[in-house]
Amino acid sequence: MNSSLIVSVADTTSHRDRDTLNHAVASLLVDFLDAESATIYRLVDDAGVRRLAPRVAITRGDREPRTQADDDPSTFRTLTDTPAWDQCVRRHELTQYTQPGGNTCAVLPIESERDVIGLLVVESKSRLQARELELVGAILRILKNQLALLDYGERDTLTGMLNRKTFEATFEKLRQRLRATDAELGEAEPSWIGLADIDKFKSINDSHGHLFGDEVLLLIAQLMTKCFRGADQLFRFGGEEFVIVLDHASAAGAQVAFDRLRATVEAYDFPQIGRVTVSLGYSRITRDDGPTSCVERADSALYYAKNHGRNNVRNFEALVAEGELVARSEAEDDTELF
Ligand code: GH3
Ligand code: MG
Ligand code: MG
Repeated sequence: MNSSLIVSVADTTSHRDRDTLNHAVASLLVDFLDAESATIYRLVDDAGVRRLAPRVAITRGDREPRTQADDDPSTFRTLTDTPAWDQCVRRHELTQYTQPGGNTCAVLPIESERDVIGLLVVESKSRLQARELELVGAILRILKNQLALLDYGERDTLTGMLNRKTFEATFEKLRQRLRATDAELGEAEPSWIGLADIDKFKSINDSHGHLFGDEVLLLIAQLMTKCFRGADQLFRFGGEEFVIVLDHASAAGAQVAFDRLRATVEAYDFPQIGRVTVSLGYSRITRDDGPTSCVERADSALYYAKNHGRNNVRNFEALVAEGELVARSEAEDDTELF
């Protein structure tokens, strides 16, 4: 048994962050398979199209890890561009093929408890043999278990969406990015926070029971994933409330995106229940925002939407401009919510 391999494997389990975990796994594979490169992709659902977001690429001899930024997902290759990769995801199994240059490409699914969430692509001079494949399989199982542990703390168990606790950390990253980005671009394509709440959800529970209520929550979570782009972040905030963080959207674009969710839910035929609607309030995220103050602005727009017919999308800043709501002063803001 190769003891340095055991040491490297043990090291991968010390990471509490997806990027460093992915680095450790990709580097280990390049070393022990003597591969040309190892790349890890994350599968993202970009408004119904499955795309591959490159997370980490390690090339032999190049020890400098490269983590990819969360760029615009519409620029990522789609899964169906490469039929062998698509097959790997659909069948949850390894595919190996020879590339035009003569190198072999081994493509393996990275799985979560629920689904294939990414791909590992190993390029090497020759086909991986049974023993090597066994090693890669075992390392991917370790990766899967480590990712499940990270998920356990970050995700909601019913819907698989990010949870409220994760929102705060995510928000801090977003704020740093907003501060770092070019001021003009920020003006043209700001970020937005939306708060969606199911209308009259209590009556769904009361008339059909909690199990049906939970099914509605699950279906709405799935509709949300289809409605938004891969770079947008979706959280379940508790009960029947969801938070959406939209990245780089114009004011008109944000209204279209949020209203698309409203219309999609309205049009969906929920089994046994029929029609369900949501109301949504949203607000622009500013550079100096705190997580509490922007959620509160979205919440007052949501409250307004609830009081004006439900099945309704309202923007906080527009309501302030119309004199319907009053903006709070900065001094009142940001007593921490968590
Ligand atoms: P509104 O249109 O004003 O939002 O009305 P509503 O009935 O949706 O609002 P309210 O806040 O009065 O009720 C929310 C209900 O959501 C209360 C509770 O029964 C239900 N609920 C909260 N969490 C869960 C959950 O995890 N599963 C189920 N099935 N129901 C939940
Ligand atoms: Mg509610
Ligand atoms: Mg509600």
